[in-house]
Amino acid sequence: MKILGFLSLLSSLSLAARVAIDWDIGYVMANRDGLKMRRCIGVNGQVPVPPIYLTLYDTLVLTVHNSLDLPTTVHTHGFFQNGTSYLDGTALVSECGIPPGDTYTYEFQVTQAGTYWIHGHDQGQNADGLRAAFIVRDKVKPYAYDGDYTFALEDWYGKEFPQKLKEILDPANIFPPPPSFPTSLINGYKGDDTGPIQFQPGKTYRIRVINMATTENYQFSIPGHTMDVIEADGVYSLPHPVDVIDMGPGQRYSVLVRAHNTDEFNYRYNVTLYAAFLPQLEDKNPHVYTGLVEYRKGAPIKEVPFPGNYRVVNDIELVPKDREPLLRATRTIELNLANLLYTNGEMRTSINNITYVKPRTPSLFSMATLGELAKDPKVYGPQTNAIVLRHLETVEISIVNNGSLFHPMHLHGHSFQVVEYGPLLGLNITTTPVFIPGEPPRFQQSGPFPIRRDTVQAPPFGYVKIRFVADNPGAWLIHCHVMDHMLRGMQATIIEAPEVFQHRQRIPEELLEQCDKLGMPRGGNGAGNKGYDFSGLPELLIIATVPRSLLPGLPEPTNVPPS
Ligand SMILES: *[C@@H]1O[C@H](CO)[C@@H](O)[C@H](O)[C@H]1NC(C)=O
Ligand SMILES: *[C@@H]1O[C@H](CO)[C@@H](O)[C@H](O)[C@H]1NC(C)=O
Ligand SMILES: *[C@@H]1O[C@H](CO)[C@@H](O)[C@H](O)[C@H]1NC(C)=O
Ligand SMILES: *[C@@H]1O[C@H](CO)[C@@H](O)[C@H](O)[C@H]1NC(C)=O
Ligand SMILES: *[C@@H]1O[C@H](CO)[C@@H](O)[C@H](O)[C@H]1NC(C)=O
Ligand SMILES: [Cu+2]
Repeated sequence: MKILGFLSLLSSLSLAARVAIDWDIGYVMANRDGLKMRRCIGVNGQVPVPPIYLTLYDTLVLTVHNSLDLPTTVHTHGFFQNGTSYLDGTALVSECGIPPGDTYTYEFQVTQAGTYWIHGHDQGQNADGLRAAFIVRDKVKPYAYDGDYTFALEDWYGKEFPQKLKEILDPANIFPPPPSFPTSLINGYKGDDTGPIQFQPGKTYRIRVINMATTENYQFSIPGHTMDVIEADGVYSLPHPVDVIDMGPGQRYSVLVRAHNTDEFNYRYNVTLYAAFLPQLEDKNPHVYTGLVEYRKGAPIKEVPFPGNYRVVNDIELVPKDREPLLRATRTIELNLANLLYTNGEMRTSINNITYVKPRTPSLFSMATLGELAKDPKVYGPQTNAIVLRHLETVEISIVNNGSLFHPMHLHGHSFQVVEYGPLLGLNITTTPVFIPGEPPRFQQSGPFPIRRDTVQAPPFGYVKIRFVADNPGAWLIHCHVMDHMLRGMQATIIEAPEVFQHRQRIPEELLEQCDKLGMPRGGNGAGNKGYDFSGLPELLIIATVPRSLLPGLPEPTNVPPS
């Protein structure tokens, strides 16, 4: 086994390619949903951003030029950046950001095969179009298949994201804001315009589905066909039959689908865009987009009624192909997700009663420059929500969600085992969201071989427990992937093994220069100062202890989940 692995690594290294890609990130005017011409963010003057296809062990040389009027970064979602944590592309965590007019080259070898995506990780720029599929093909396929299709799914709104966020935060507006129903883009184009996929009788297809949405969930199905899940977020699973894939923002799956043995009929695939927290409304929520599964041009379409008791993927039932056993945790950490009202009338989000606000120094740069002090979570700043992990400890994070919304929580730098879901004790769920697959959260534990993934849905009025080994020194965000939840503060920073990081990794000078150009500190504590002097950081927000209606001039919020 060992020798085989070694040999194949050698041979693949010799075949590995250097793949150079140039991205000039800039504003583009486009009508993407057929409803409205608006400003988007694209690359090389185009939307959609073209997907990236690599083969395992290739080296990506991604040169990014920033033609926006704001800093930008790109994050390769799901890649561990093991040993290169400064290439994670997360603004004010792993870099200051590429200044307007500047260029930076992200260069690294891809050592993980599977289905990923790449997106802007500063100021919600992904929501305005800076997002694309990122597929890494295997050297040797884990399962046999004859063809490979990708569905990269995006929700699209008429308004630019910064404007939307401003309106949500504006205390003069009611909270939550009135529902806005997006349209769906499929592989970058209007969902209704989606073309057919071709099936040949008797063949097997791998279909990759990526939820790149800012807010909404997606389901995917091919009525009349069974799908076997073989991948969750870059981790191969044993084949697991389902009828419907269901994904929160940030999540991915691959399924194998066996074509029928004749080309007598064509079928349809079914992409369903929905939000559990919005009212159900004909053609808006859920909104079903269909396209053709074409066995033969012109063959009649077989409309297969959807089975009443269809099986929706449930990640805790999946078993990883490598059968990595359930980890034993040596430390447990609770992350409590909630809304918080501030005395300035802003309705923010929080983890453990802290609303994340970006520090002035990227947390990784604090980690690199503070020596022994880097082990103290306080130095990263009062609203960075830092949690320091010791090298190689096995942590269990219990993500507690005492609200009515799903929160798809993404951890950078790792995949983690999904070990338990459950309802919050003492809560009788009466506010069941209107349209969710399966049941309200119930107690479920993984088997002895839990699936690993990098984005997990914390269920409403419930919790999810995840486990991983702290074997990747760096500074990694854990955050909700619903863009407005994230940017209103549902983020925390995992500071992993600072002393090991300090010994093994050196931040490239070019990244430090980004900070100089932006007038930001290249080191020191979260404010760029020594010790515990945080002068220069934005003023702390003060948590309001009275209802919003009692704050001067503010309307009563409606339907706010308990915090
Ligand atoms: C599409 O799939 C959804 C589940 O995701 C199901 O409710 C709906 O009936 C399906 N529609 C069609 C036309 O098959
Ligand atoms: C949250 O923090 C505020 C101070 O900012 C404190 O007054 C309050 O008790 C805290 N709440 C919880 C649940 O810890
Ligand atoms: C939960 O609440 C519902 C509605 O108020 C009630 O019918 C039900 O009996 C309660 N269940 C439990 C276990 O308390
Ligand atoms: C990072 O690399 C080290 C050393 O090769 C390895 O032991 C560890 O498991 C890796 N961690 C991740 C998350 O890739
Ligand atoms: C959830 O919120 C409710 C209502 O505010 C509170 O009574 C309950 O203790 C909370 N549960 C947990 C586990 O935080
Ligand atoms: Cu969320």
